[in-house]
Amino acid sequence: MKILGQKLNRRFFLSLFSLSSIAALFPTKVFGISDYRRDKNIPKNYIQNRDRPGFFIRSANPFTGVVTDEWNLSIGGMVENPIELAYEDLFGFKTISQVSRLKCVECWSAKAKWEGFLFQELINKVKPHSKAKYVYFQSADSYYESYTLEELTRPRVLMVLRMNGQPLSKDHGSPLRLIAPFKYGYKNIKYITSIEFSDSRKRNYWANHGPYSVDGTVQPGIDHPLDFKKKPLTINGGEVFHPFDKRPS
Ligand SMILES: Nc1nc2c(c(=O)[nH]1)N[C@H]1C(S)=C(S)[C@@H](COP(=O)(O)O)O[C@H]1N2
Ligand SMILES: [Mo]
Repeated sequence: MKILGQKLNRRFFLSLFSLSSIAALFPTKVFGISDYRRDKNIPKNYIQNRDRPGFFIRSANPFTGVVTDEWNLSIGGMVENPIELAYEDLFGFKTISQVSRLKCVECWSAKAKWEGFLFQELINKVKPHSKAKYVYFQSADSYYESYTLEELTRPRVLMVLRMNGQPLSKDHGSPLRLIAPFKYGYKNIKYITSIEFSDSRKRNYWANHGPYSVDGTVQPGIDHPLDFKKKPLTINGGEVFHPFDKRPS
């Protein structure tokens, strides 16, 4: 999509919302997505791309977090035994912990100690059909992700309940998120509410809304990865050049 002579990408799109004067020129819907800044029901302290020392927070859409009493997780699709889990059920799994780094395509990364259970625990409960090769996650904030089943059984992939010794905060995906250190941050889905096994691959949020791939595997030395103008952008002197970055005048 071309707008103002430039190809629309996520960074440009997000910057529209941060420039209130420009955004005010647009109607309540921008590119088919409603402009949440005009929505009086959204509290001022909505969760949106907050930079905090230590670990940034990224949310594609404003979201105040899950109310745990109202939360549940449905796991189904091509499985023998579909289930629904309530918040308390999350604590029935054997937990393990790891320290791993989350790397966002927006050129920051941070590490944390994560505690949670293996995806294999869910596989054991629902028993996917042999044809179910893909897994589709949906979230309380209308975000979604797509993995191959094989990726989810790799070492250091964790269904996370705790971060740095505390229950996951509302910002970081309470009550349940996925951590897959070999995938870019956007694949590490927060606030999971639904897991669906299937024989066909679905797309993910940022493949539909930006230039990022469904696969999202971290590529050494490459930021703003994969398919932007079909060419990955390489890291040059610790930073990446990006056509939308402002240059000193
Ligand atoms: N449900 C949901 N999960 C999400 C996102 C989101 O907007 N919604 N943002 C993703 C992106 S782009 C990144 S970089 C990481 C950031 O995780 P953090 O907010 O805990 O730092 O969460 C990912 N998971
Ligand atoms: Mo991200």
